[in-house]
Amino acid sequence: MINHGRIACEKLRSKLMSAEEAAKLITSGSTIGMSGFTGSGYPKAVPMALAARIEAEHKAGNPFRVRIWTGASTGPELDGALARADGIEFRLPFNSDPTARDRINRGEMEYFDMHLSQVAPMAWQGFLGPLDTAVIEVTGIRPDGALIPSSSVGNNKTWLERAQRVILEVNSWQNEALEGMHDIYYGTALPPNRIPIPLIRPDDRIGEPYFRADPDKIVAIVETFAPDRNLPFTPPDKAAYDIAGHLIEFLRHEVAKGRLPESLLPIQSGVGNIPNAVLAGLIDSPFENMTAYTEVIQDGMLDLLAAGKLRMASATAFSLSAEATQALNADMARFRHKMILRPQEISNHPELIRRLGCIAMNGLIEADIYGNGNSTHIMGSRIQNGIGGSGDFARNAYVSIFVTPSTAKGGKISSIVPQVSHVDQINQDVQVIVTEQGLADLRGLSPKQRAKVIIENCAHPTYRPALNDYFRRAKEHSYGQQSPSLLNEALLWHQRFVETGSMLG
Ligand code: 0RQ
Repeated sequence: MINHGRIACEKLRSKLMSAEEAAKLITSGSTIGMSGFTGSGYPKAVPMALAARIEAEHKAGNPFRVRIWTGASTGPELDGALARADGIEFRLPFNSDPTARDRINRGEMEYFDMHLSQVAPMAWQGFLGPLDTAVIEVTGIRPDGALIPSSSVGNNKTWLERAQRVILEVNSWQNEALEGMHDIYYGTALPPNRIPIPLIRPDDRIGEPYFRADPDKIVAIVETFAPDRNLPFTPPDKAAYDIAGHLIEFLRHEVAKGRLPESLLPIQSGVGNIPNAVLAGLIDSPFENMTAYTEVIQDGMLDLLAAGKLRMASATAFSLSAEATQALNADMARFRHKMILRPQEISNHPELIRRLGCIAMNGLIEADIYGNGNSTHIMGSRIQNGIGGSGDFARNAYVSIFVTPSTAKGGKISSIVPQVSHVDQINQDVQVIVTEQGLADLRGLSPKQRAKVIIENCAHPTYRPALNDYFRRAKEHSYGQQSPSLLNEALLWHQRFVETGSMLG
């Protein structure tokens, strides 16, 4: 039920209106900076009202589309509703909504998939164009007009500062105990005025718990009571647990060798069932007092916090299953002192990731025998989600680990291929690859040395002979011997899949 007491600033109460009235303030062709990161803290009522308005305009024969910037993925009420209404002309920086994905892959929507740490700085640099309206979900408004952030921070600070006008959704479904959990840093600048970011431990607080907002820019406030809705959650399968087992064994080995401390280094973990299995595996590991410096807090991290294995987690958002979302919301007071949510330019900042020495664990669609990775494109041309924060972490981590099952689509696709069909994780950023078959530690290895380890340790046995055969013939016939390849054959496996539905032919 809506709690009208969440708006404690008397002056701003006069801006209260319905979502439909607020949506009328948005014009066709405008650029909107929305809150939201991996299904958390996105506005729910105004985007739905805007989608309804767009549908009505389209029915009346009037063109109406908008440009949407966010933190990362949002929820069905935002990307889903607007994509269904064919209301999105341009989208950045990350999407996992299936309807929006289909439109992008059909060429009906422009999509700029980019490193998440770079969104705010690029908006400040100005070449993304002007930002007309910010639509931001908050938990409440304080008497002095400061905004209490919601379950994600994302790019909200930047949207609030850059937008010409601001629409707020005050969502009283979000737990009031979120107040005080956030750390909003106001010290960023453009070159040549940048100064070092004063964060040297994951639990350092360097900012303020609230967003500042110019009250004159706030044109509408909409009250809501609506849960965060994440995409359905697939529980980890056997392959995910096998991958987790190899990875935890590797971490133990690194500790034994003295290359990692016993509490490890701050963990970053992507989203999905494999990272959740890894986090679940860490509960039974010998590591204590761990920390996380990451972009999302997922189910597995909450379990680690509850078990006392993880001392604290710094992120920019929650990315939880429906059950964990409800559970956390009901028990926020228990967790709030162990979590800090920051702007994504800080949670994913290359300077900080390198300084802290994060252990990065992210997903791949496919890797090639030389360790180049593809996290974004199916068969080289269809976007799956986007690079998200994986590149921010992979490039700057202390150790950069990538995980993928060795096959996809019931074995018809090998995730280890002669050459990736699209590269977004270059081999220099890919230090360890783990599949359910095993782990390849590529640190210090040349391309040919890498190929041997990747084929031997990571490829599925069904595809191993063909990979060895390709590698042998490449060494015989390649133009050069640094990364031997057969140019007319390197992508044949993908072509075969496109033509026959299987890489096996
Ligand atoms: O497609 O649903 O049509 O069957 O790709 O694959 O196995 O469900 O894997 O959910 O772990 O996602 C890399 C996409 C893995 C993810 C990626 C098909 C497969 C399925 C999804 P279907 P799974 P996951 C934190 C960090 C980049 C962003 C990131 C990702 C679909 O990890 O988006 O890490 N990473 N951000 O069938 C063809 C292959 C395939 C394949 C899988 N080799 N060839 N199709 N698929 N492998 C979060 C943020 O930054 C916000």
